[in-house]
Amino acid sequence: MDKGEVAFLLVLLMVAALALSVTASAATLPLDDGFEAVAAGAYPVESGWLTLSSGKSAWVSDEVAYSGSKSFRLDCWPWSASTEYLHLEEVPDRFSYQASVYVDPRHGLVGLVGFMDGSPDQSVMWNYFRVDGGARFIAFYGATTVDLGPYIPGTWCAVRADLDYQALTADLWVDGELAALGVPITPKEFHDAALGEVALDKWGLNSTNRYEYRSFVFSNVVYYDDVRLEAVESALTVDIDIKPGSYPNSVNPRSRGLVPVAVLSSDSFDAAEVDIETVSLLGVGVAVRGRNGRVMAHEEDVDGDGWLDLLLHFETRQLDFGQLEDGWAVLTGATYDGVQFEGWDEVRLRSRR
Ligand SMILES: [Ca+2]
Ligand SMILES: [Ca+2]
Ligand SMILES: [Ca+2]
Repeated sequence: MDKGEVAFLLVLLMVAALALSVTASAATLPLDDGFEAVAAGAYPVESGWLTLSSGKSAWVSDEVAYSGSKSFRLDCWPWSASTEYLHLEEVPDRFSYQASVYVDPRHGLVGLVGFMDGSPDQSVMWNYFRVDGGARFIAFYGATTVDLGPYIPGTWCAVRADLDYQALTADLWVDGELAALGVPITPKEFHDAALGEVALDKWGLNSTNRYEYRSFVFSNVVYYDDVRLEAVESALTVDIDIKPGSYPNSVNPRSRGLVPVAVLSSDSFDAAEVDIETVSLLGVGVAVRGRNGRVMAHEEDVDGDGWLDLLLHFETRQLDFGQLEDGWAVLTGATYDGVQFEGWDEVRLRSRR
């Protein structure tokens, strides 16, 4: 081959590599880690994982697991960090991520979970959890830092953040328990004095070495499992009226009757679009009565505003009044188009006279 042919081949290879990287980076939501489907010792490339900076190991391991039999083992040694990530084509405004983290009690130090920028020599992260097996704590770093309690190395810890990039807040969960509400976060696109324009479209896992006396001194073995990224469906709020036309909405829990509830239409919501089978009030679906199994629902303009509303009836004795929140009941459901909605109204419980 002459130089021209070599150059041509190189261009072909580059085009092929580019095509490959585009395919590999197409991570779509919802996304599960895919670790269980990967052979121990292999890299989970099929489910979209990419390496930003590489240490000794980033492979699927069957040594420990949070669920199933496999997890993702990251060890930064002998480099500064092992950073594995998923490239998100679009980060939705309401976005939830979760991961379970296990810091190896013998060789582990710190595991990080969250957003990062694209430069391999940086371990800069945003809106991320730090699971620290050395100093033994869990914390979240958003626009502020929130301490989320102790962490013991050699144990699994499940972290989850529900991010709202419009409100710029996050709700945080540790081991399935709500740990912090409305924590301020960094926007998904911003300008940084040192890094320039930053877009938080890379989400991943990091295991970072400790730098002492001009050299990296630690292996840092951290296992990750049960990684899940998804868009958060935000429920539409609609107006409802329990016992239309009456207030307070007093209900006798022992009544053999029905409680009427109106789902009110407006210029932005048509109650006729409600899929009645999806509706639930205090744990109960719409009542069905009679030999023919008539669903107790019909359209009627209950508030006289010209919009036809949906009047639903529920069996009073089936309602779980233990689900009331400070005397408020929530009615949930979905439209035929799959739009989730909820509506709230008060209930006053009345004992039998
Ligand atoms: Ca697993
Ligand atoms: Ca009422
Ligand atoms: Ca109406």
